[in-house]
Amino acid sequence: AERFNPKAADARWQRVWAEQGTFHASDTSPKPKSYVLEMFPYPSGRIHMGHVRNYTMGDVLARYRRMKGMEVLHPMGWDAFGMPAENAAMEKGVHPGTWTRANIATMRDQLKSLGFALDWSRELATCEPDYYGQEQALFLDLFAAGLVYRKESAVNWDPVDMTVLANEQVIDGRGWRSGALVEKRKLSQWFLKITDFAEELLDGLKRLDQWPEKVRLMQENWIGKSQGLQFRFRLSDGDEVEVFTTRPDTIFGSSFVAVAADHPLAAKVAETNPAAAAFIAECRAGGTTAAELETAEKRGFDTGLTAAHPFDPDWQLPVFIANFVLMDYGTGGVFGVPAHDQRDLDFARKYGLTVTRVVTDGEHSDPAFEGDEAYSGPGKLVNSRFLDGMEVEAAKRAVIARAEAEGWGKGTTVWRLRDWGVSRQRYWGTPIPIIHCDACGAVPVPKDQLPVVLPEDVSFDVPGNPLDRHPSWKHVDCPSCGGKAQRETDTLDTFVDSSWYFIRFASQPDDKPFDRAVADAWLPVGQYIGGVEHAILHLLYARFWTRALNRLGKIDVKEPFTGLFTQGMVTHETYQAPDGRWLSPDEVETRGGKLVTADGEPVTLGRVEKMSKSKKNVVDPAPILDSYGADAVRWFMLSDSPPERDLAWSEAGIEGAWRFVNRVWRLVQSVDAAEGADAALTARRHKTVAGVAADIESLSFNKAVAKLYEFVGAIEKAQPSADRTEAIRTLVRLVAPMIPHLAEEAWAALGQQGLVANAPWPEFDAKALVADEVTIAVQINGKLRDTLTVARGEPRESLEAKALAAPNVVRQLNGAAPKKVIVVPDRLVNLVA
Ligand code: ANZ
Ligand code: ZN
Repeated sequence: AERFNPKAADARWQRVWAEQGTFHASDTSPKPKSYVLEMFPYPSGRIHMGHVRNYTMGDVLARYRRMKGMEVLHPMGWDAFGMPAENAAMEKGVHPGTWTRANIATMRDQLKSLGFALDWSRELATCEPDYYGQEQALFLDLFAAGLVYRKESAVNWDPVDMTVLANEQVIDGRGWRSGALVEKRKLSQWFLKITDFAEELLDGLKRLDQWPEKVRLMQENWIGKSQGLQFRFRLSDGDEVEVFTTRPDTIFGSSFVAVAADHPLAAKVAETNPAAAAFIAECRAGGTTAAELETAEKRGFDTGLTAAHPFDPDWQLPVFIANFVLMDYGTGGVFGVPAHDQRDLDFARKYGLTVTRVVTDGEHSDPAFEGDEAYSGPGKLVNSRFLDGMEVEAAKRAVIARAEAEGWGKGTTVWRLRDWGVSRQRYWGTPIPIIHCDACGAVPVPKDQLPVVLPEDVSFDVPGNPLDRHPSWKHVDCPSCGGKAQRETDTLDTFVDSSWYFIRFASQPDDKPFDRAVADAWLPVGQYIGGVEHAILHLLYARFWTRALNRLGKIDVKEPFTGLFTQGMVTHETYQAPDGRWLSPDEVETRGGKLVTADGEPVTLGRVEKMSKSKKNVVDPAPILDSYGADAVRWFMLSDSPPERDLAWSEAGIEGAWRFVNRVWRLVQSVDAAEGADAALTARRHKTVAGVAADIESLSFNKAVAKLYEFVGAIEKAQPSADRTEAIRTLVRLVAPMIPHLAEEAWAALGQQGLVANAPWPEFDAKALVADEVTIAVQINGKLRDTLTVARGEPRESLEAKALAAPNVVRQLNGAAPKKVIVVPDRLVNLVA
């Protein structure tokens, strides 16, 4: 028999698929449409194991759905703008475009060598004008619809490099290159009004029932709808301070009022109080993101002012400037209720403020509150005048009603979601199609002048945005008055590029972003697969763009992705040398059962962790593909772990996959013209067809793999028969989505017509699924000699034949024919010798 040669097979079938356009998705096909999409890659240089796993999963589903008779759209492209290309330009002096396009070429070849069933005719790269020009057109549509605006907003400013830094370039508060302390600077920047969609983005989550619960929850928290009461406190100096609370019920438990360091009241106090000014400066240096504030020690500055309780003008509360109050949430002011809010309690204990219980925990109801753990659970109100005895929810309503009736407050909704700042002071991104004119203001570039193309002749020898210092690019005439004007030099956040690429994949005309009817025919994406790191921003932005385009009447769908799957990571063991240095897997070998370096130094085995450059535990797929071929790599990616969990890469694992591929190949080679039935194998075949289909549909690839291992094992044990041949033919179709090159090779070897990629998914007999297996005894002269596992109800002749072929029987009879054979179906076969 011939050995399976993956090198030859991979190349042969990849060429055939390309030549025949096998995976070309037809817009006009009468078949039911299915859109399978994996998050498109950033062209960072080479394909890594995470890509291989992600794209293999999508590929299995795409190939399976094709075999089930669907017209499948399974495209691929490149999320090609972004910082790393500019970093490469600064470090290696190569143009970002050159670097990016070279990476794309390498990675495209690598993806092709994995044999993915992709429609390459729809490939796109976001860094090319035919893509970003259409994005500019969409931006202008949003602009015209009032969904784009400009406002002052803080950026990270590196005072040494004199440049704006992306958040990722700020490391521990310092510029990544200069090491200088980063400052906040205000710049005029462009924003998209995603907050206009907050309510519907939140509401839409309810219907995304094929999304992981945790992703929906993360989006819900990010949007952050809070309902409560907003009202003003009157201060001792005649001023007022507005606060927002989600717990108006606790108002009689308040013991202080606090404002953010950036609050106007804080600034006013600081004018005459240097200590306050110093405290504010400290707060600013300490970082102001919600996450930073959450973990920082709660600190405050007593302004000396007091605030009158809204229900009792004689009750005066101290007013603090506090580091845990955010300026850009709610009103930037709060009242503190230490007994029922942990931050407030930490603060109160530190500054010796009153802590009054106002909600009973079921055990205590006296005002004095002990301990350092705030009670935020449900219960009845206590020590709260007219609220006493009410449950929390009723008390909230009662306070809001009183505030509104008396006119000092209002029930309101506050959102955590902020408008999306899309301006980046960088070169390698989509130019924002706006022209600034002194006379006319910000003027959109007329659509017939799109695309606004990035200039190629730029330099990266000095920090800052090369578009700003380009000698000619930004100097243009105003489209409105014809006077001298300047282009916007900010480019769009790359999240904009990935917010609509799935629409462009569906429809890619030259003269507009997409053709509505065609896009609507494909969308929404039925199954989207990607990393959980995109669970919030990318998915939220894509949902927003889709809804915005829907509101503008440009597309029918409102939600871009019906099904979402977030796959686990690929991990590997980590290794360390005695001096703590991380070692890569190929620097480590096993000698005498111990891990050592090539020089014999002992190696410590560390934890199994996500493959990363810093831990050096990265395994490059390329050489592995080279030695084992695409199918073994694909098979390994699907085996072992459930797809949502991490997969530990190991040498043993890939070798196991390689052995499996060869076992299938040997079965194919073993097919002969044998006749006869094998009811048990046939029953198992039906069961496997049904089971593997169900597993692929639920993306439980590892379970499908396990069933295929069992099926192969059963075929290997079976005697030659026509049913065995049929089982092998079926096996080839069942493994075709996973190990497609071997499957094509086998399909041809079995003399089947056409490509297995185009073959229909095998049918199964539902009746066979209930006909279970039974174990029957094989006796000689009444003595148990062997057992057989057969289909329940298997006919007498077949049982007799199998009993005679059973190894122990053959040995015992030693060539003699039995005098008599007694068969009791489903029970036993007794041979009288
Ligand atoms: C009184 C109170 C009593 C509060 C209590 C909570 C518990 P969410 O649910 O996240 O919306 N808050 C309001 N504005 C704030 C700001 N700018 N910075 C920091 N904290 C702020 O949180 C709303 C609660 O967070 C509000 O309700 C307010 O404290 C605080 F037992 O008011 B609460
Ligand atoms: Zn003008």
